[in-house]
Amino acid sequence: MSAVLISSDGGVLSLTLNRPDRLNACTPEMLAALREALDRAIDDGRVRAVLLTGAGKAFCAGQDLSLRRQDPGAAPLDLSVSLGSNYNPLIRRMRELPKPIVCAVNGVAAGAGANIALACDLVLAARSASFVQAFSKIGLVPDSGGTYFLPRLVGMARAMGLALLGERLSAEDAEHWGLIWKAVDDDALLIEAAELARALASGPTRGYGLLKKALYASPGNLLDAQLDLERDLQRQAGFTEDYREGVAAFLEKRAPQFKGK
Ligand code: T3D
Repeated sequence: MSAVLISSDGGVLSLTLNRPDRLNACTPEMLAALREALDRAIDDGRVRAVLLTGAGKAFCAGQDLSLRRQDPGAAPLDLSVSLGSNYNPLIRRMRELPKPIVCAVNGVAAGAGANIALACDLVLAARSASFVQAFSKIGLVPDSGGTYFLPRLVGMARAMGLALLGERLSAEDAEHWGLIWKAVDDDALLIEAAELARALASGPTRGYGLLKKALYASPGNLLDAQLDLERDLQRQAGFTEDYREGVAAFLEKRAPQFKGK
């Protein structure tokens, strides 16, 4: 069985974490499959949005800890190798993908699983789902971008509470705290997430890619630099066929037919 199920329909690339008997805990194979699918999506004009979810009752329990058992007396593990070659490249690819990624968090998202969800552009979660920064419970530091995303999304006080205590945060609190876009009823999750992904897949793909760039650069920029960046990105957006079509459709009072070009 493949650790990630991959399918494509209507411009949406669907990626489903597929180790349901292990709460979709991450293995190097799973992380590589995600990275490779995203790599292929960059230049594939048929893919205009990505939908990420998990099979079974969990979204993802983070690193598969059964691969981290250490015999007494054995040399300690160097986790920088795993982060450097497996997790960090995945998070970078997700943030740099010039197409929107929708995440449907179908159940618990823990450890790196929580932060992989937060690296997506629009996060929907089932009301029964939860987010757990489980790292401190096993003596680790939040990774996969957790220490970057959390303070930016919910502020330092809440980020610190989540990281230190490692408690479950419900999907509804995650929405109220601004950690995610929306909590939805369990049976509506996949329907709403797929509708959202399909709508994005028929949008101005290049404009979306540029706006991702602008927003994700923002926390590291002063206003001056951000204004310059907006100017440069708007230049590129203004050259797209979709911009031409968007303005024409507006003036002709009709729905735009974006081609992602
Ligand atoms: O190592 C590196 O490369 C560095 C990078 C690290 C990144 C990380 O993600 S570190 C953090 C790793 N993840 C965790 O610490 C989470 C561990 N799991 C939990 O805290 C809980 O299981 C959950 C909060 C996710 C869910 O709780 P609950 O009560 O719904 O389920 P459960 O009963 O705890 O788990 C169900 C089964 O899944 C259970 O197995 P069993 O008893 O039925 O055979 C449990 O052991 C297994 N499981 C859950 N999480 C993992 C796991 N097995 C392996 N790895 C897991 N991460």
